[in-house]
Parts: sequence; C-alpha cells; structure tokens
Amino acid sequence: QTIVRLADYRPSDYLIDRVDLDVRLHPTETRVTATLALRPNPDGEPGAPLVLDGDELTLLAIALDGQPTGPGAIAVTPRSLTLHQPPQRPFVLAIETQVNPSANTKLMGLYRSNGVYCTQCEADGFRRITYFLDRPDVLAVYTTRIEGERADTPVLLGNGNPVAQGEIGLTRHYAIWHDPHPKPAYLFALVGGRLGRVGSRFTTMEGREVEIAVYVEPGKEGRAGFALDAVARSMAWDERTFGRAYDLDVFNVVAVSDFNMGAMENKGLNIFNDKYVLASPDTATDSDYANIEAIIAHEYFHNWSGNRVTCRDWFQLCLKEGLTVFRDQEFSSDERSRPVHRIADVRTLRARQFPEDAGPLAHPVRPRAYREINNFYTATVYEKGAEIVRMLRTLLGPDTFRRGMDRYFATCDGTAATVEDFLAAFAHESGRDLTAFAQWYEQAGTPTVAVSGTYDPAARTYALAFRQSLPVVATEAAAGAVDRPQLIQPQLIQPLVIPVALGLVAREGGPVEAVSERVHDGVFVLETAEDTLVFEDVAAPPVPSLFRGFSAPVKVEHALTRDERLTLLAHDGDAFNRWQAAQSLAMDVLVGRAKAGAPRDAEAGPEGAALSAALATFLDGEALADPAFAALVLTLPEEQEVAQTLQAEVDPDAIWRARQSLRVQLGRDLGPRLRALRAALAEPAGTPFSPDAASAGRRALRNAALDLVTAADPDAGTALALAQLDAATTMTDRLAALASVSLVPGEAREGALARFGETYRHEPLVLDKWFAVQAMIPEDGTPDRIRGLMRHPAFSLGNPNRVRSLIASFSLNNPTQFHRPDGAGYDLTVEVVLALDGKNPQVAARLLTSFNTWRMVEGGRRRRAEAALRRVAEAPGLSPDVSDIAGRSLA
Ligand code: B3K
Ligand code: ZN
Repeated sequence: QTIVRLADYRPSDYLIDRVDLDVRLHPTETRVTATLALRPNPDGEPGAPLVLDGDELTLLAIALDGQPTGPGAIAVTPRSLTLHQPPQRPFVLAIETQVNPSANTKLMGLYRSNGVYCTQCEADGFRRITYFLDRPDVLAVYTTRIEGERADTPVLLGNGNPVAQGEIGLTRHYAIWHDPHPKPAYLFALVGGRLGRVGSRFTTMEGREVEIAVYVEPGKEGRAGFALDAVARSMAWDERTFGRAYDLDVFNVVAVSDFNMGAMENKGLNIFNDKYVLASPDTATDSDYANIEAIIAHEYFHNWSGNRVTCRDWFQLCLKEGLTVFRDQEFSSDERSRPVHRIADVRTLRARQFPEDAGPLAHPVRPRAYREINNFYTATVYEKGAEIVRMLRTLLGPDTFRRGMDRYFATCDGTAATVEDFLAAFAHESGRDLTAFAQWYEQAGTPTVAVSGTYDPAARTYALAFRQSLPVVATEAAAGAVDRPQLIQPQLIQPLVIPVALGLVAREGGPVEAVSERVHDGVFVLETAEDTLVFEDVAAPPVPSLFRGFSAPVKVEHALTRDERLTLLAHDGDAFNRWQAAQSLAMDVLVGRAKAGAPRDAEAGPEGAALSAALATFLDGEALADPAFAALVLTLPEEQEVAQTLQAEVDPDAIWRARQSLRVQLGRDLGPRLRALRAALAEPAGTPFSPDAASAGRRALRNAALDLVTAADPDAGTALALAQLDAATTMTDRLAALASVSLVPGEAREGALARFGETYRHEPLVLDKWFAVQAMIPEDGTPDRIRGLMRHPAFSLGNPNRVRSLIASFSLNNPTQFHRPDGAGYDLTVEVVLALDGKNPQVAARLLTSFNTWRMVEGGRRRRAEAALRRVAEAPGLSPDVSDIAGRSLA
C-alpha cells in the first residue's frame, strides 16, 4: 500500500464542473448513472490520461460525448477507471455502475441502516458510488435524481434544494435535488427511507426563509425536538458571532443507527449517528444533551468552515476540523458556562490528545504523509487543531481575529484552501508575520514549558524564567513519519510561539497589579527556547497564575508549593486555574501514591488531608453558587492522566489503587458535607425536566458527591444509589446511580444491572450505556462479562455504537483490565479487532488505537501488548486501516 505525501501534491489533470446523478435505489442492485461534465485543468498536465477512482463498483456502461467508448479506450481495475486519451476540450462522460447497499458493512459509500438508504462519502466513499475524481480539490455543481419504491422510501433527500418530484407507475417515485454551491464529492449525500420528520423555519439575517428539519425513525419524533432547536440556535449564533448566514432553502438532518463516527456535514443534508440526535429525559443524559448540541452545531458550522471553503487535500484536514471544533467549543461556551466548558474541553484534550501525541501514533496537526487517511481523523487534528486556532485568537486579540476570519471566508469562498491560505488572512489583517506560529501545524508532540519564579525583595522585582522543550518521542514523530524510522530533520525542532495568559496573585488573596511591558492584555508571548519575564514594583512574593484558561496546549512544569496551590484554588481570578490548582494538588497525591506502589490500605497521608481540607472550605463557600464548577473541582484526574504524568514503567493497578484510596479519603473526610449538598441540591418533586446547564450542573454535583460517598462507605452509598435508581426521573441520575452501584461487587449490583437491562431492552442507545458501565468495571471478571454480553441479543459487531460502548469503553476507559498483567485485556481487544476488520475496517482500526500507550506500561504488560499487536500485524488479509495502525504502533 502506497504512502501519500503532502510534498507530492499536484493539481488534478482534469476538472469536473457538473455532475448529474441518477440513482435508482434497490436493496442489492442499486444503479447509478453519473453524467460528468469534464474539462482539462489548465494547471494540470496536458494530454494526461483521465484516471477516475472506484471501489467495489460494477461497471455497466460508459459513453463519451454520447458515444460508446471504442475498444481499448478505457481500462478498468478494481480501484480505477482510466480513459487513455481524453479529449483536450470540455467533454461529457456518462457512466453507469451498480452497487449493493445491503452488503456494504464498511458503512462507506451507499449503505442501508435499519432499512434506510444513506451515504457516507468522507474521506473517500464517493468512489464507492460511482467512478470519480474523488479528491477534495475537484469542485462540481450536483443535480441528483433519486428514485425508489414509495412504500420503502417515501422520503428521498439530497444535497441542496428540492426541485421536482413525481410518481413512476403505481409503486415508484422520484425526487430531484439541485445544489448550486460547487462542492467536493466527499460532501455528497442522499437518503431514502421511511422516516418521521420534525421541522421548523429559520429566517436568516439576509432574509432567506429556511425550512429546517430533523428526520428520525418513525415513532421517535418526540426525541428530535432538542436537536431541531439546536440547529436554529447554531444558525443564529454563527450569524451573531461570525457573520455567517445559511445559503440554501432547506437544511436537513437525518439520524441513522449505523454510523462510523458522530455525524457528517454533507451540504444541506447532515447525516448523524442517532446517538447525537435523539434525546428525551428518560433516555439521554445531560452529557448526551450537551454532545447533541455541540455536534449539531459542529456540523452546521462546517457549512462555512469546510463546505463553502473546503480543503485542497486531506493533509489540510485540520483546516476544517480544528477550526470547526474551535467554533463549536465557542458556541457551547456561549450557550452554557464558559469556564465549565473550557475545563471539560481541556480534560478531553489531556485524556485523548496528549497520550496520542506521546505515543507511536503521534503526528503533526498537519501530517506530511499517510497510508490511510481515515486513520487521521484524530484528537490531534481535531482537538489540538482547535487549540491552535484558539492561540491565534489569543495572540491577535478578538477583533483582529474576527477580521482575519472574515477575510479568510471572503478570499477563499468557493475554493479548496490550505493552512497557508488560512494564516495569510490573519497575517494580512494583523500585519504580523505568522511564519514562526505556523510551526504548531508541523511539529508533533506536546511541548513542556518549565517555569520558575524568583522574587528579589531589594529590587522589588519578580522574575519568571520560561524554558520550552519537546519530548524525544515527539521529535521522532515530528518528521511526519508514517514509515518510521524516517529521518528526523533537526531543523524541524524549532521553538514554538506560545501565548502564556498569566497574572499574579497575592499570598493572602487578591490580584497583584504588577507591571511588565511584555505583557499585553494579560498575555506574555514565549517565542524562544528560553526567556525571562520580569515584573517591576512587586511589593511581596506573589503566586503566579500561569496559562490561564489553558492558553496553550502544553504541559507546565512549575514547582508550586502546596500552599501556593491552595492560594490559587481559593483566590485566583481565573476559574480554569482554580480548577487546575485542585487538580494539581490531587495529581501530586496520586503520583506519590502510585510511585510508592499504592498498597491497598494506604493510610491517608498529610497531602490527602490537606486536599480534603481545601475542598471542604471550597464546598462550604461556593458549591451551591456554581454546582457544575464544583463537580469538576471534586473530580479527580483520570487514571490515564496520572499515567501520562508518570510517563514510563506505568503500573495501572498502582494508579487505580492510588486513585481509589484518595476517593475513599475524600469521601470519608467530606462525607457529611457531601450528604448535605445532595440534600440541598435535590429537586423538589414535580420539577419539570430541563437540560439547561444550571440544572445539569446541579445533577452533576449531586452525582459527584454520590460517587465519593459510595467510595468511602460502599454499603451506605449503594443504598443511596439504589434509592436514586428507583426514584430518578432522568437518565442522568439513573445512570450515575448505576455507575456507582457497579463499582461495588455483590448481589445488589447484579440485581440492579439485570433490572436496568430488562427495562431498556428495546432502547439500543440506553443499552449502550448499560454495556459501557459493565465494560468499565475494574475487576478481573470483566473480560468474561464482556464476552457474555457480546452474545446479548442487542449486541452486534455490525453496529459501531454497540462496538464502541461494549468494547472500546473497555479498551480505552478501563486501564486496569485492558492492561491486565495476564494479557487477557489485550487478547479480548485483538480478538474483536480481527473479527471486525473484515466487516468494518474503520471501526476496527479505531479500536486498535487503544494500544497507543503500550510502550509506557511496565515490562511484563509491555511484552504482552507487543505480542498482541504483532498478532494483529501478522494476521492474513488485514485491511489497510488496521494494518496501518498496527504497523505504526509497532514501529
Ligand atoms: N467530517 C466528518 C468526519 C468524517 C470522518 C471520515 N472517516 C465529521 C466531522 O468532523 O464533522
Ligand atoms: Zn468536523
């Protein structure tokens, strides 16, 4: 399999201006006629053959300018159709192909999900529908005619606006859709099926009347209202915040139950994993509501950042994904609580992106090479990509940033752009040279910034010395290696431009108004490997509050004392750093205990007690004022984060014991307060459900309290949880109770699990939660429990949501069991990866990324993980997707 390199990019030799598609839906023999208006690209190579991409297509007929092609004029291989001597003027190619949607288990191209025909074309699925120049820099105007049985497919949807529909004989009908906006093939979509609809209208700031609708399985319309409302709120927000209006007469969202990822931004026809559409108080948790809102917004925002301006090639993926994640994060911050949302986003970054960036799959935000592009829809491209955009805004200030965005949209509208085009817009508006900043896109690895502060009482100065560095593993991957060991060019390792938002806090609380001319709007910019920032006229030694709001995606090494952290927790004006102070205090305890091997009955040490005392003061003072924030302050760093801090020779059991012993200690020390808080936060009976952030925050704090109470006193906690399980009126409370109960072995747990499974046996999305809770039980019996659940009638390897909840929850979120010393966790994962690979390589490859931390674990486990990865790598008939992940993981 070949490696695709950014350095080899060449424009297409031919362009396609118009595409007329005629799709006659049939469960196993769908026929597609594509009429393509082509012409030679003035920027291409004159006279070059036309090579169209194809994948699992049956070619039925082909005509050039209305005439059958002569013998020898074309060549067909399993992956291509070549026209040897295309006319060197505009010409029309009509191609008829046949595909089998029912046999399409890869869920790429045209497939059926619960009987509904739908498509997924990003990154390279359109070639599974017809032969095409399937690359993002070929933009065409599409007209799509879809025909099907009226009984099977009463709803027929395409991109753009509906232009006609009609009957064919007694049983068939058709619909014609036209999308006036030129788009790459990856944004093509169609849907045909029996679907329920909820709809409303939105009038854009330009006065356009838009019909917005959400389509779901018939009978589930009652669960689509929240998503529909989120569409309207997204449209209004993008107008308000970025001046971007919607540009078609209809906007449709369709929910399907078999989907490889979260959702897809097809022009005017977003197709969603139903998990991110369907919501009711009884079936969806508060985090489901938050995710639905965020993903609806994300896909909608792509209409500008992705669709109107698309990517020149797949190396530029972050151009649309990082930017759009940034936009959806801002939307959620505005709609909910900004500090709480920022903390949640940083937790995700640290839990997913930092490990990726520190392991064998590390890659730059803009990779320089790939074997399988579908493996690059990563936390690095998305989440770190969003952090880069955020840093840009911090560096330029909100007004210049907004002008830069306007310029980007204005100058690149209708084109396939690059990261350089994006940065050029900001360079132009700010008058700044962003060449050094651009290094963030090129260099893999999480930088570390070491900081030390020195107070000089005589000079009344306070100096902060900064030093940035990149870890070794990152410098290797920085070369964009897909085929390691690739040369590491030392000149790539350049200092990054790092915005440090900071402030000084007085020991007794309150801000210190110190001056430094190098700090603008609270931001110091670190641009060299080392630098020292001096504040003048500082009366007493302050406590520095660094990287406020997590102003750069770095690890900070800063030797603050416990008392200094306690000062920040109590007094920092930056909410993120107050939370960070609590996390750092907890992290110190966890790392200390884990390194000591964390014997099971570790006597509570003084650091733990200090944390308890600080949290007690915090809870007394303000838990009720901002419960969502308090819930985050109470939540300990995840096991994976502790592992990242330890870096090498990690013993996941020791980490678990360290975390468990601290949970027990906090639960014991804070017990009475936590119970009182639970009572104070209880909703009066009859309170109507609301998914808003404030109500969700109260539920979050009650449930964080339940978690700690149960850790300290399993019997009493279980009783509380069982009562909550019975009385709960929301899925949030019910699931939190089930999760608490699930950590205490015994009959109560088994009974509760059985009842829950029975109650929701007809609700696959709720069963997913039930699968996940069980997959995350940190006990030896879990792999067997999972094997049992794989035989559950609701489980299917064919459905990505089921695989993610039962298997990926285990491999990614149950570190003690995944990394079992006997290798049984690795074996289970590998077994599923191999069984799944023949059906759905994308989901199999994603699951295999759970091994990305294998080099960090201690020797015995490491050897077993390596052996398991080798079993995958050596298995016959592997997909390119899985073989790529296995290969890079072992390299
Ligand atoms: N752009 C899609 C992801 C496509 C993944 C292809 N393997 C969803 C999104 O990020 O909005
Ligand atoms: Zn996206």
